[in-house]
Amino acid sequence: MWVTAVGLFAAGAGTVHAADTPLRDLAAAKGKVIGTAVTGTRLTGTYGDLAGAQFGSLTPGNAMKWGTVEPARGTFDWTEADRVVAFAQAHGQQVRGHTLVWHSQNPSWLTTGSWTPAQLSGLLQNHISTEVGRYKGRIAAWDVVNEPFAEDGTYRSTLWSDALGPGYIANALTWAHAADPDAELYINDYNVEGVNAKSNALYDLVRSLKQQGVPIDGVGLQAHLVLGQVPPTLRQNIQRFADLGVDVAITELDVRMQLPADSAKLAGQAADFKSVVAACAAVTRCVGVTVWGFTDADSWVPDTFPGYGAATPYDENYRPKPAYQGIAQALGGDGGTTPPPAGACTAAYAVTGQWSTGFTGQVRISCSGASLSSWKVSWGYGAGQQVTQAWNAACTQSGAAVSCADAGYNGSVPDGGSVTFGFNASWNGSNPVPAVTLAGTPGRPGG
Ligand code: 9MR
Repeated sequence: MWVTAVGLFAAGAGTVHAADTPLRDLAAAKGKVIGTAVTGTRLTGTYGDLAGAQFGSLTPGNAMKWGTVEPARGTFDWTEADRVVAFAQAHGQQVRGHTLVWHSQNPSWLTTGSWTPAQLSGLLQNHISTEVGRYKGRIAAWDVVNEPFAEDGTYRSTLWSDALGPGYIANALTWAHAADPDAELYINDYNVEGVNAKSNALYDLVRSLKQQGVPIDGVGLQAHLVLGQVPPTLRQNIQRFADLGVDVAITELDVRMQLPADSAKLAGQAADFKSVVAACAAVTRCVGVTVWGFTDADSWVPDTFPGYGAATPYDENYRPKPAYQGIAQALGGDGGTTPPPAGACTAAYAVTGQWSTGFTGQVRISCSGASLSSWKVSWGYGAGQQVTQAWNAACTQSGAAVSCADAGYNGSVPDGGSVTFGFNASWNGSNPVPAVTLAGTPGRPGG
């Protein structure tokens, strides 16, 4: 007997056809901008093609930070920043400048130097004038001040606030405005997406800056989110900032999940991306959404949160994930048709031998156009079957639920290859073939 049931590994199962409307056009039709953070050195090949075709705005992920542009005092390196700006101009895209005043990624000459408050203030003014001036007329919006608040809504203790007090924020905005009067000037922070102590503090600051006539044009809600945790008050929060008379942008959206990804998690992630984009689309003064990297091959998440990842709308092989469709749907598109997949891994369950009380089964995991670095196959038995022994996999059974993970030495399934494992089980009465589910970690491109 050789009967199979096929489980589809859903990561990367979506395909986008040439006829699908790019996200940037869907967004434009709604008066919004969809953007992505990019790494300037990668803007060629498929990465460049997608960044240019799908997005209407680029944010340099690191290239405009002080530590990058002035690694030694008075020595500047604009190479990557210039490249992002030139790419954006060539592709009719906006640029969000990121970021001028932050506590992180500053040059060591700055952070290890000992400065009087007046000297520090002078250095900051000079930095802002130099960088904003260099790109004058070419930057739509600047994240002037990044992450000024602590979680409890007090000012974060930083190089800037410790030496200069919170007044550095108004000064930075004023200096940036002087250097490029047409750029929209933002304060940007994380964990301020919902109504909470931190967003209340940001709200009070923006209201007070507006009252004082300080040039503040917008608020950036970063939105580094965890799967299933879109704050229910997101839209209300966007609206209250808009009601202060400033623009709002979602500036760094990603939705991380515990690895391995599976089809249920990816579907949940699609719903999360959709609800964030829809919340922005629903508020007139929400100008748009930027994702913090569009591909899982270029995301900060796995390095910072070990065991977490898959946080962006495209997989590591640049195939759109369900999250891509979630974004498209929130912008009024359909995100293209789903399977048949361009490349996928599948698991096939087979009964290879059977006797009066027991049987032998085999599961084959095959990949075509994709690869895996680890895998887990699960299924539910419908007729009381019980696994008694397994080889080439670590199997556990709890009630009807069976879960078999790779044995370590056989976690990797190459593109065009397959891996099998086997087991013995008992049966009684009938032995129907179950539906199997395959989960796994995608392998490296070409792996
Ligand atoms: O994406 C950036 C990553 O490559 C850097 O290693 C990291 C260093 O802190 O900064 C990342 O971007 C951050 C952004 O500038 C501000 N908000 C949080 C982002 C993720 O850390």
